[in-house]
Amino acid sequence: MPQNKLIAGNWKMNGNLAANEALVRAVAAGMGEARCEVAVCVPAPYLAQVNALRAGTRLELGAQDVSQHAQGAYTGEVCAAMLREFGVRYAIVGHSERRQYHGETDALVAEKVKAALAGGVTPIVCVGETLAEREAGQTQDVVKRQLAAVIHVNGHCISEIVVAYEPMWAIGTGRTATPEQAQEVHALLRAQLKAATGHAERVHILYGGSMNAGNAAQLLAQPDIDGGLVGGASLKAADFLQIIAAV
Ligand code: G2H
Repeated sequence: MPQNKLIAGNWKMNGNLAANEALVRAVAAGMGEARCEVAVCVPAPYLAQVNALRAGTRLELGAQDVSQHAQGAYTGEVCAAMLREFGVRYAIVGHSERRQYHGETDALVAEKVKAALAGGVTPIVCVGETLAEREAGQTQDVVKRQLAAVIHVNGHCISEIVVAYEPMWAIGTGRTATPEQAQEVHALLRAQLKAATGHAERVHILYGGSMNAGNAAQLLAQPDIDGGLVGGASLKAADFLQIIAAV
């Protein structure tokens, strides 16, 4: 497992200038001597604002998506080089909401991972099964397929990516995977990374899906859970800080 855990907030499509400022100031002030790395992945229009607000703090900045293209006539897209200009270190790629609502496929996710790495942005690659897939006993096959698609990205060492296991049935539902359920999948992903690359111990494997102040400590105590990708609970400074303190 990596030396430090990573707690990344995923604001999704939430926020406004005033609320962002209050939230970032409170998180930056409250994280103090956090024992982990902390990042917030914010909507694209607010990257510049949050980048300025985090100046002089240990808070890292992330985006919620990145284009598979490097530049050019792709209306509405944002490329990795643009993200870098605003201090972005991470980009979430292949979140289930993008797979579900925007038709993102394993192949497109792999292209985005490649473009992010080429542009100096670390992709946080999301994998996870639906409830129907879990109930049909297909969890392992689904996450292995999703991870396999991004493992062999030409020319880059896979240890440069972050993986997030987000069971879709736990996202925003208040229904969290048990620590044992999550650990089982994380161990599987670690083994797959190790078999394919030999670098598995350096890769952060985050858990995401209704992580909150009440369940974070138990999840983060699992040997293969290297941090969290936190949605709803990252929008309230007190909750997010409690998760950071649970590391
Ligand atoms: C899963 C997670 C953050 P939430 O999507 O990526 O959101 O914590 O609200 O379930």
